[in-house]
Amino acid sequence: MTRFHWTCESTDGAARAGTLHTAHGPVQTPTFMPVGTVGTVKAMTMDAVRSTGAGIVLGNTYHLMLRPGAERVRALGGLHRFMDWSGPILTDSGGFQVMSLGALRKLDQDGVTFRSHIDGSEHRLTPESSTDIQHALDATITMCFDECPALPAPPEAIAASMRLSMRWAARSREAYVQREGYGQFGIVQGGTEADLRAESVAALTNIGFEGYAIGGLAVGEGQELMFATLDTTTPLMPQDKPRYLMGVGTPDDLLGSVMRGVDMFDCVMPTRAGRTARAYTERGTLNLRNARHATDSRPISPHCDCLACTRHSRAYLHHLFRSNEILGPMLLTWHNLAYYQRLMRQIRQAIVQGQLNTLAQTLRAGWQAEDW
Ligand code: PRF
Ligand code: ZN
Repeated sequence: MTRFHWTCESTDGAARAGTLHTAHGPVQTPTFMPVGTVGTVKAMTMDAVRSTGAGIVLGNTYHLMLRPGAERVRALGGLHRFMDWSGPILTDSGGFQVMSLGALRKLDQDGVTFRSHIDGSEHRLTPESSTDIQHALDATITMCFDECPALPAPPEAIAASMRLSMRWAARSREAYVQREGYGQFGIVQGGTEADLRAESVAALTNIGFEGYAIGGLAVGEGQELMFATLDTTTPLMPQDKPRYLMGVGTPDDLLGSVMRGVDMFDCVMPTRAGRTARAYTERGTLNLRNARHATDSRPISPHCDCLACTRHSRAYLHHLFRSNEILGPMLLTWHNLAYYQRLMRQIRQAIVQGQLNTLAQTLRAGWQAEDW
């Protein structure tokens, strides 16, 4: 069996290229994790997700506990078997989703009581129950139960929320059952305050986790403040453990965050954008509903090996979206995930070759440039 650990192969500035070793196979980092909230990467088969080069996917405690229920997933052989993904799965702990879904909720020192967005029924999550549910799902990587405050907020409120999350992290660790090849990540909170982030890193490293996430960012503070927060936070984090920036981001966010020492990301952007006709490319984004694509026989991107780009024209995708055909979201989600995975491979290769600054200049110039 494989021990859960991360090995660093190369660095370039603060950026790291490495491999995450898990019970469900290795993952090369930096890595982007497609979001499979309810046990499906929306509009994709798992073979299609694999074909883009994805090595690890994300699932959500909140959604899966409500439907179909964690015990049912356990009885059916765990989330890997249930959704046909044999690679590693990371599950988010639920607190963030309870908050961001705006579900009627009541937070106390022990946990959160909330109403289901599906049928209004009352449920409760605590550090212990969230950890138990993630065990039942058979998550390769279990996340601590935390609170993510909306920004901006007064420093006292950010501090109190971060300290609550740190007490919950200790309880999440207590409830966690160690298994060979599995891991649990702590989540650094503290808003954009450097001293609070430092206190949070110290509290988590004192408990000790297999990896460390950075939460509480990309919640409206803007890229400049997010990067400034990473600049002061990642240098304090353990060198020999994976670092995961939660819920980020655009291609430019990923590049800038890797350059500040982040190894793992997840975001709904490529999948959600794909369902709303937006394509990510080396030359920025395109909206396939736009009339200018109606007679365009070219692929979305000449550099993409996805099914949409190798077999179909922009005009066909335009037609599918205008006709509200289900194949439109399928093909464009595929394309966007292929773009994100290709971007991460390029970034990783540049780190290994010591060429990340050069690649960054090329990528940024491309994102600014006119469409082909
Ligand atoms: N905590 C958890 N999940 C998250 C976040 C967080 O702070 C974020 C913030 N961008 C996204 N997903 N548990
Ligand atoms: Zn493509």
